Amino acid sequence: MRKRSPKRLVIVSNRLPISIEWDNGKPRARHSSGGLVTALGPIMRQRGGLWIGWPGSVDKVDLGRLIPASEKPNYGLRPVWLTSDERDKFYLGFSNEVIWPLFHALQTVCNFDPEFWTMYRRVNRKYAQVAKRHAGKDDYIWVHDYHLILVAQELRRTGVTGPIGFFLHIPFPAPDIFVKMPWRREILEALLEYDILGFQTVQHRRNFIQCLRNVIGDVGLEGKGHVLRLKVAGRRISVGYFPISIDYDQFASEAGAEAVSEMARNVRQQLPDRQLVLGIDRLDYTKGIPYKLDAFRNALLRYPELRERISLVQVLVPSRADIAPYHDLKIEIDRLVGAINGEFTKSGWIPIHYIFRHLDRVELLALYRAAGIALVTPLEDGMNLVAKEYCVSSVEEDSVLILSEFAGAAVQLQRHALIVNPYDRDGVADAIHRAYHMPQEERRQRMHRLRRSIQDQNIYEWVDDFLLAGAASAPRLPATSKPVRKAARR
Ligand code: GDG
Repeated sequence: MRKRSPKRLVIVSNRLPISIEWDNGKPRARHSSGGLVTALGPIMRQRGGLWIGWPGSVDKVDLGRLIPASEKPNYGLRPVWLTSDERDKFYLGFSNEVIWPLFHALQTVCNFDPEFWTMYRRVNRKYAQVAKRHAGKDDYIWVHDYHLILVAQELRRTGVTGPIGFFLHIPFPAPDIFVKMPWRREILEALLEYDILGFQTVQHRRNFIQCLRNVIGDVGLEGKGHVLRLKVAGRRISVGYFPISIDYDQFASEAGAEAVSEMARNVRQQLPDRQLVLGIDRLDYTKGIPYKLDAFRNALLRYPELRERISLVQVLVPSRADIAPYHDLKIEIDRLVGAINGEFTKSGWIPIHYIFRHLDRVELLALYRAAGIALVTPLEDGMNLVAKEYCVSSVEEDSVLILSEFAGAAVQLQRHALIVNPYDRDGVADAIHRAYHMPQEERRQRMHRLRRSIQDQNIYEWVDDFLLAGAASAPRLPATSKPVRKAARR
């Protein structure tokens, strides 16, 4: 009997892993950054397939020509082109002024403009049309994240019956928050058109099921463990939690490379005789940056011996500058950094080194290596890959992770990180103090265990786990896993 070829993976996400930037009227292709691309990039490089998304420009260009041959991915790229109106109302509007704040439990930031919803539906249809055009009957379509909740529903409308999976990278909120959404029923009904829904944590899945009960009606659940079968409104789908991860081997080896080690040494030489506390955050109100700055100031007040002994290196990556709350947040952060530096700076010591730009990969890894403490304190976060990357990059296993209890990553890392409530300025200050004084042996033990835990649940396990869970609907998808040498670990 002839074997059927394995299914091809088709990823549909808001952005492609390649972005177009305009420099003096000339387009340039660069790698996109962000958690989704960090996580899915290695998967696609390893198994091939097709990636559908927006390249970030409202002017069309020939992507194929723009990407240098040496940088061409070994998987296909299919752009979805958005107009400026679509970008404004779908991407900046509904995605980032409605779903993003609401799902991060910040409903007061939401702008529930009905025009945004109309455009969200229209643009989801557009993504679905591109997917329908380019995905074969036997392909497995895997839709990602909050921008594209309606894609399966749109595909079903055009007659697509094959399996479609969805993974939500951000939190799913509790019912009392979710019900503020004027289109709550439509959103839930659209999610039920997928065959499998993946969340980052068990809490996010619990919230989703509770929202179904409150808004749609009776929910039947079968099974136990991280994937359940759910029956609601005549639909049967799988719902699971799949904490996302990173490519451990790739991060560890890149972080240990000579160029990174040298840059890390330079950073330490330029800021000698002190411990560096690192913050790397996209400019976003969910990341809790003003609270972090306030807690850092509090640490300098509560523990004066830390003055001249620690410096915070706060990297702020520009993001969504066209949305008012982001613009206001940037002004607030600038002001706070200026005020703290003005208050404490002494000859030879600046408390906060502030970088407002996108770092290249070597710079990013060098900062991970150079900093003895990371301060990752989001107010709410689906997972937070910076926390995992920091640990894996700590090849000497001598650093300390301070992590918010409201990051999805805390579920996995809580035993060996210092867990804090980002709203508790005394608690965060105490954690900074404790990290600073933590003996080498305790640092080593904690970091060793953090790294092993991330190695055990790397990104290849994550994708296999998701695809296996959807196996009933996608029986011929091959596994991705790189061999994991569990026995070799201590
Ligand atoms: C969403 C969810 C979830 C950051 N600055 C630079 C840079 N980065 C890279 C980091 C990391 C990624 O961006 C950020 O990932 P996060 O996970 O922290 O956050 P989101 O982008 O908001 O991602 C999140 C994630 O999806 C995955 O499911 O964890 O909760 O919100 O990889 O390294 N990379 C470079 N320069 C920078 O300046 N090169």
